[in-house]
Amino acid sequence: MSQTTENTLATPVGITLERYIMRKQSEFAFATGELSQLLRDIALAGKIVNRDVNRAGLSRITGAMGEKNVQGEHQQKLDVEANIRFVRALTNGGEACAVLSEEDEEIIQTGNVNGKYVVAIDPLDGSSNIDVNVSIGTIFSIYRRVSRIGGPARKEDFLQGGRAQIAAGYVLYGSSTMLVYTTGHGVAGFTYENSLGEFFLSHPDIRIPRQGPVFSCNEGNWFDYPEFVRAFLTTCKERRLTARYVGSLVADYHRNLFTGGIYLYPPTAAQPGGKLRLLYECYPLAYLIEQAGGVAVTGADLVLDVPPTADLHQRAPLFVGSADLVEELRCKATN
Ligand code: P6P
Repeated sequence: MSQTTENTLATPVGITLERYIMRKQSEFAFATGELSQLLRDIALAGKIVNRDVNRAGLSRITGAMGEKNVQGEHQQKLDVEANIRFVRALTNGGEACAVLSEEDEEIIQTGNVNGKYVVAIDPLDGSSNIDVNVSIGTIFSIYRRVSRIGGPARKEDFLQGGRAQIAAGYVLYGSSTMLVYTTGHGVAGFTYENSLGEFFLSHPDIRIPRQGPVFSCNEGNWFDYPEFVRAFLTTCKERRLTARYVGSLVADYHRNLFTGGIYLYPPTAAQPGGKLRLLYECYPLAYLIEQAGGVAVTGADLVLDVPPTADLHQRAPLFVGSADLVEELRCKATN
């Protein structure tokens, strides 16, 4: 039978995440498989959260818990549910000795004292959009621990700085569910095939255009924005760029990654230090965008060069996306 006939009769399903991870692992001489297992654990939790998000309206897990998280924000039921899923998957997977989550004030010891990695995570970002069926996402950041293997993880494991990350990515629960991540060798995207319960490689080498037609911010905060931000946005409008703002970071970020553009969350009166968290939102998305050829700054400084404080839930302004657009804003922040 010819290859054409064979492919026509049985279209290849493509490369699964599992197979991709194994192939990439073989490219790293000293890879011992723990990071591969960690990525599998994250993908498993992403599949479970995907199922729960997709049926939220039917399973009475929409709406608020009636409690606030460490950020003082109203926890949605799915925030709590997603947090449980990821912490459980990382605990059972055995490779992560601790997890830092937006939903918990302190680091979570998994009991895997011989685990070599720690994971900082926003289990479900944009969860206020769940009840109105808008795309939401999980954001994760992975470090090798610096604390002694065999003992408990320490706060310092999470305070190594953005450039110490060894992997980062997100799961987007959107019109399709995608896992997008980097281990420092470019950015790959995987699309979830529900009928097979697998992520398949759909975007082997994602690169963000240097320029782009989109700016994404909540202009309701216009009068709070620093002057350099207003000056930049004015030039965007003068050039007739398109305003696109979902109000869900992962959705806006992912769209701009493909179309080109810039996402802005500047300081505001309510959040003078910025709204987004450095360790499990800004750092991982900055690492990933740099791997895709883009740039992420807090204003004048590159996000990955901003040193962490002792505050695990430290916030920072975020301007991220196409290199030319972000550098244009950065120049205005610097002058
Ligand atoms: P605002 C969601 O709460 C989030 O953290 C991001 O996902 C989103 O981009 C931003 O905040 C929206 O904030 O103040 O514009 O509603």
